[in-house]
Amino acid sequence: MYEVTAAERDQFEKLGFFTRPGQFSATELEEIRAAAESAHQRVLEAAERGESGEVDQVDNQKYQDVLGSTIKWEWDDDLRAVRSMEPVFQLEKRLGAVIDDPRLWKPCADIIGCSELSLFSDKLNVKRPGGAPFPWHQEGPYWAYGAEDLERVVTLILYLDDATVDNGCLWIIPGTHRYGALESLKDRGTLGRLYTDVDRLEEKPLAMDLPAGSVAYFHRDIVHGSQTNRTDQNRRAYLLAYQPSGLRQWRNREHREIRTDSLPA
Ligand SMILES: O=C(O)CCC(=O)C(=O)O
Repeated sequence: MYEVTAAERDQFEKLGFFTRPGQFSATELEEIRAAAESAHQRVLEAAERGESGEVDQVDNQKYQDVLGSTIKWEWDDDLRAVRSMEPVFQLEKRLGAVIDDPRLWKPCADIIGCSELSLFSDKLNVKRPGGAPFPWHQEGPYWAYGAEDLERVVTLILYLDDATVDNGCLWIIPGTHRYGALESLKDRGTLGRLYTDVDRLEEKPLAMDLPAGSVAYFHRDIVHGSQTNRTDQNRRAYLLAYQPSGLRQWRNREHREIRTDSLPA
């Protein structure tokens, strides 16, 4: 069940991604969004009480460790909101169940060619109204600083809200995974080294504007990014990356095996 089809595999190889709309029901999405909001609230309260690490400022981005999660704050100080949290499943049981959901891990297992998996990363992107853009980048060069088997990491985005061009859906540049690590931006501070210089690319960007509950599976080297949320609604997404069994997570170096016995017969 949930196997990758020949057409999906072909598209993944040629273009670096494939999508599956409507994978999660409205009820499931309500539960997952509630878990995401609860994790967000716990993080805010812990930070308010000072139960957090030092703020690490890199260029205009602020990072802080709170409750075992690396928090990236929105860079606008008036918007006291979390932009992303990674890892986050340790804060909410329901998020752990999402990680073990075969609708998410099985297609990745097929692409990797490995039946037993472990978690590489889980990240909640909480894009509030006004939430900031994410410049063009590839995950591969960034993850290279910690992955134990980078070649066999497959990633996905699960939209928790409808994602549109206006609310800052993910954009990808199809086919760019074939180039491996591309040139990064020059003279753009420390983080510029993680952002891709797209000026010389001929491929055209494609908006991943999909309804809530849809999943886009993509290659670690595909160039992707997103724009500001220009609406008054949230655009939340859960990003997961899987790797073969027995390897450590990216951020905290801990093991989290995937419960592959959850696959229905
Ligand atoms: O969720 C987004 O807007 C961008 C996500 C992304 O590219 C990332 O977190 O690596």
